[in-house]
Amino acid sequence: MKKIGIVMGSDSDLPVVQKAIDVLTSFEIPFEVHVYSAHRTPAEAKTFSAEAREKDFGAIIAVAGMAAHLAGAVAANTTLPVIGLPVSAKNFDGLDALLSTVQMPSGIPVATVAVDGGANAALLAIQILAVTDATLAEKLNAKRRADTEAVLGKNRKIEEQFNK
Ligand code: RP5
Repeated sequence: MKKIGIVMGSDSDLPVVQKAIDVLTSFEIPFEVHVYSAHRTPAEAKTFSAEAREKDFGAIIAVAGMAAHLAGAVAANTTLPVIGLPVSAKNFDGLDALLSTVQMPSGIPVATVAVDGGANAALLAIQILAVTDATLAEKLNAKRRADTEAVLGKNRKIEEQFNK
């Protein structure tokens, strides 16, 4: 199975990255995690991105806050799918990172998930791997069925509480 690469602009992004790690771990997906900054270590970010395909990665999750250029910088240097994960900082509630991540120029796409949406970033990466992996697709379906059951259980509780 191909690996998922996770790159974050700072170790301060780790709480959001942890949500993605938890999902990848629960699906037994191989992954690597790195701190590479588009601004502070641009050479390392470029090298990782340019070599990712030959190193057997299937998709890259790029995580950054504030002037969040990392996902775009990674995408500029690979044709692997890049998932942008904007992180909220103390100002602007992550809107700065969201716009910096999602507003890519034509030709270099970044598939952007919600601000701090670490779980969905991992699930989207798994869905990309599942395009050619029926077993993984079935695991995704099983999770969705479990999620549905959980929501239906919450609905039953709410209905019992309020619908007399
Ligand atoms: C971004 O700047 C990082 O991704 C992080 O979200 C933000 C702040 O970085 P630190 O100042 O905490 O290292 O590049």
